[in-house]
Amino acid sequence: MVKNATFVKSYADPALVPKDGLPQVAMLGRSNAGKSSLINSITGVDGLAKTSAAPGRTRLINVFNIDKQYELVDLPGYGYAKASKNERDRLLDLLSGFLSSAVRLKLVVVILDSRLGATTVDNEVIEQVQRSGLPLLLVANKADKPSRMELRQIIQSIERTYPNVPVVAHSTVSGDGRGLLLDAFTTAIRKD
Ligand SMILES: Nc1nc2c(ncn2[C@@H]2O[C@H](COP(=O)(O)OP(=O)(O)O)[C@@H](O)[C@H]2O)c(=O)[nH]1
Ligand SMILES: [Mg+2]
Repeated sequence: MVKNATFVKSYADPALVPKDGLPQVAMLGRSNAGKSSLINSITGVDGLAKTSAAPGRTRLINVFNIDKQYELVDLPGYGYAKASKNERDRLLDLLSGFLSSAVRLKLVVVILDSRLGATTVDNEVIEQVQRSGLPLLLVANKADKPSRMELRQIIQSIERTYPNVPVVAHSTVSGDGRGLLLDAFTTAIRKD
């Protein structure tokens, strides 16, 4: 259980995120995959991270403090179909800039839509994270959407593609996976 989650600050540029401070867990995912909802779900604070039914809204890096123990970093969603090529390039640069410069990062969480699994752009981002050498966790989000059978198949296919990466199913609707994710975060931030 999270006791106290607060908004810290927004940054337009990863270079402006301070180098010293608490350990960080970063959330990445396609626009609309449910990053912000997941932050609200696991912290138990409705409206902490702004959610939107319209994809492609968040352009900033939003940082949240969790029990004064660590920070959750909500990164802009990638793969937004209506974004111009320029915007998309800027975003991928921002993500790689963040991954290579965030010295406090202990875990990168890539949030997938469990109806789609890992899409082409997800795979590009996941490979980028793997090249960075940072610990990675995959979330099959919106787990309430597919049938149990479909969910199992999607998770198996993600696990086949990324055999050494943990996959956690999560739903904001049912709360499934919340505890597992929080445990994974607290374990990750304790590692040097
Ligand atoms: N059914 C269902 N809908 C979800 C879930 N998580 C997010 N959503 C919905 O997906 C949309 C996008 O969510 P949001 O958190 O803003 O996505 P973000 O762009 O990745 O931050 C919103 O309409 C949410 O209500 C989930 O676990 N189950
Ligand atoms: Mg968001």
